[in-house]
Amino acid sequence: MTDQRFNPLSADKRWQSRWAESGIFEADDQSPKPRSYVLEMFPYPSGRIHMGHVRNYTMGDVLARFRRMQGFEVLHPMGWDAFGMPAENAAMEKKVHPGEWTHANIASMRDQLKTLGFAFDWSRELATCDPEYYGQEQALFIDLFEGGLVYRKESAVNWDPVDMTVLANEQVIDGKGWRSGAPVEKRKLSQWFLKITDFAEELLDGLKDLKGWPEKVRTMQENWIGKSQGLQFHFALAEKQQDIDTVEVFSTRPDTIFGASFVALSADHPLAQQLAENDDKLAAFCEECKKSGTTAAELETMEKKGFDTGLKAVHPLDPSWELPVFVANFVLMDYGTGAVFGVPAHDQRDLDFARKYALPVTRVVAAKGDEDAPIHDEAYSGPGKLVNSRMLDGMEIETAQKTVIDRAQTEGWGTAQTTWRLRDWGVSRQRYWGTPIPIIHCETCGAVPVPKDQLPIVLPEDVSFDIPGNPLERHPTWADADCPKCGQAARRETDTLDTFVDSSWYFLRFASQPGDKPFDAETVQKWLPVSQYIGGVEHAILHLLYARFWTRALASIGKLDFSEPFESLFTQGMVTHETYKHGDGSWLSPDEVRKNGTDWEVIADGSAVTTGRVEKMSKSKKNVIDPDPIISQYGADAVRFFMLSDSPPERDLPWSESGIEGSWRFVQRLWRLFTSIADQAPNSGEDKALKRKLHQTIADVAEYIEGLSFNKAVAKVFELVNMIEKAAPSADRDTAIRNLAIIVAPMVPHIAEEAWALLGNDGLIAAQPWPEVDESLLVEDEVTIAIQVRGKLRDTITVAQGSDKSALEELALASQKVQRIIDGADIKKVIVVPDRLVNIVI
Ligand code: ANZ
Ligand code: ZN
Repeated sequence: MTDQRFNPLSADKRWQSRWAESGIFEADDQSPKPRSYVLEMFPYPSGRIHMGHVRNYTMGDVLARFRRMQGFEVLHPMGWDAFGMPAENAAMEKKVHPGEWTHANIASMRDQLKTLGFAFDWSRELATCDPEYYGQEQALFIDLFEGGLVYRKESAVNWDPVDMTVLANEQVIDGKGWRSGAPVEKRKLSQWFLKITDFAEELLDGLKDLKGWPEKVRTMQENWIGKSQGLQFHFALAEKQQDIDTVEVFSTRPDTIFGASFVALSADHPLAQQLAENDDKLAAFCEECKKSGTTAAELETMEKKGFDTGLKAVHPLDPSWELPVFVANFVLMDYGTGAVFGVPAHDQRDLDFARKYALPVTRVVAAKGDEDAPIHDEAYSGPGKLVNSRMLDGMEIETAQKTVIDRAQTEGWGTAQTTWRLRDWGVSRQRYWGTPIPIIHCETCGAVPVPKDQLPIVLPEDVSFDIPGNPLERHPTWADADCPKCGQAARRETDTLDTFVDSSWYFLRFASQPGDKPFDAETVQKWLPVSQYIGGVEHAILHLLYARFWTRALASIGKLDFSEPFESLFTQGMVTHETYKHGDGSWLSPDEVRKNGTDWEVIADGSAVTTGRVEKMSKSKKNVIDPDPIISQYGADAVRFFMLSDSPPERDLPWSESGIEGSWRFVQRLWRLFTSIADQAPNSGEDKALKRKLHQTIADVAEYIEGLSFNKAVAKVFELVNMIEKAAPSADRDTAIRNLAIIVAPMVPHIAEEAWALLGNDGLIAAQPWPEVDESLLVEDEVTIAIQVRGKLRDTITVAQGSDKSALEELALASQKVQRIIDGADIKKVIVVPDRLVNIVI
């Protein structure tokens, strides 16, 4: 007699080893089958996996297993985004080498992932902190350097005073370092840059073709790249200031030129700086400006402040019109020209500013009927025609823009200009735990790339973390090097690469990892682009834009033959949990509290607990459920099933005890079905309805998995299981159960394998083809018939298609609702239209 309970404790391990031994998930580069590359964003090896990983990798795994069953050669790899600050922080706090810490974390997280039975090709596992990986990254960096896509520039950088490193603009969030949370300062440093701006136009255009990407991610990238078309022109200063006699501005709204009421300079603008030299008040104002934030959101919300320089700018279309020149805190130096002309009626920032400094507000664009409507506290940025604008009056905005631009170009005071928000990517980091930049600085030859045969430039092991700063810079010998060109003593670069470089090409290395080069282009071409990429929406800009850029950059220097790395992208929702707070304001973890009646209390001392919002699981709020004990308690399949079942995958999934228990019970229900036929002689007899349901389920589940609508696929499985449970023994019931094992195999692979073996099959269920659908069974052969009494709809009945007239008449008359209406009256006539309606005339 077969076990009445499915025991994941023994089954999970057993099947995981069988999969590993069989090598079934190792992708074959030579396979003649069609290919599918399923990739989830690789994790940072923080030490333990969290529920977000479990959800992310479960989704990818279901798709990967499903596509294999559909006949694809599937590449589904896993690796580690292993460089970065936390390892150095650990080194400082725990006195352990970053490498040791990282590798220990990788080992335990790999074990954890293995307990979930993911169908990864572990033979391709990589860690970005391994010299085999970062050495090839150094080679690619040199390729890009030689291709003219890398340059060095002294620039004002975002400096994180806590992590003591430079941050990319993308890593500054609300003026603070993305990791340390410390207010970011501006510093001048010589940095390596990648020319992502060379690709601005194609990165933008390429978005249009990414049909498999969420609209919101494409929009975020579009905004980040930020293409603006407009007019760059200058105002003459009424009085020349030393050698400066004009102020150059950039505007996307040259049509509003007659609504100008002031000119504003950034605090970093050369003219502002020059004036500040002789004006202490202005100098103090400029200092203050530099401290405030620079993000778009901050510029919107912060108080607009200005300093009237006393200078006057002459309007280019009217020499008698002079505008005051301010220095203003909302004008950025690194956008456009670092100066603007303000049009308060049509730009909110300008309006706030104008109100504060009592500057004129003149409407120059109006919707029909609004020509004389005054502007109050809201600037008008909508459509309309030009007013109060002399020769532009009556024109549409677009025509007016063209007119002003043409005139500026003819008269020589301005040119049409495209401005981008995107900046080149500063990749130098003053950190140890990253890819050493393979450059040697020579007094004579300048920056010289390390010859490729000397790669990898391996990080030194003997480093100390007892004081902040870059351990490579203070290492006694690391920087010593001979110039590869002239041989004289030179200095090795001590900066390492931004870790976002590491994740900008790992998907290529997964596809092909030769020892002597970064990848084999032909093999990469076979696998790429990634068919389905799955990860968090927090990477919508940074990682995804950089990866797109690297792919295009490598293509531009002939290393690759395609330009977009990810054909489809899916951004999954987060796993959330209620939060708990103690009276003293400290957060409590779910296992420190319990419900007592309707209130919550601390288990240890019974003191009161307030419950807070359901939020993304995070260490800081302690609302974290560790997957490990859950997996050991319920088994991998129940955990996987819960991750798929409760919420649409793009939405948040609130973790719940009852949810995981429900999944556990469902796994056991499956097991009862499998065992119900395992010990019996095959049944005979038909069950047409169940047969039809099976084939509908095969078709629906396939469609839903392919569309990543896992919760819908699960719902279909539920329906089938319910129907099988109610069905009487029959050959069709046996068949349904056998097929059920295959249908659920991508979701709950361990119990599926166990069932497959139990039902007397050889081989692995993971290697089975997805069941064929009998299309003829999908045809709906039931119809809904309207039942009318004297032409009025009173009821409907569902019957087999083609039911005969007398059967329909009988069913119609038996309807309770109809009986109530007839109420004993004489029936004069019954009109039956087969498959349509029955009308009873009384
Ligand atoms: C006049 C004007 C009138 C503007 C109007 C807007 C509305 P986007 O679309 O983001 O490119 N601007 C230009 N350079 C700036 C800088 N360095 N710092 C802050 N603001 C700057 O924005 C372009 C508009 O932002 C430009 O068009 C300019 O204001 C402002 F009804 O010029 B506009
Ligand atoms: Zn030299």
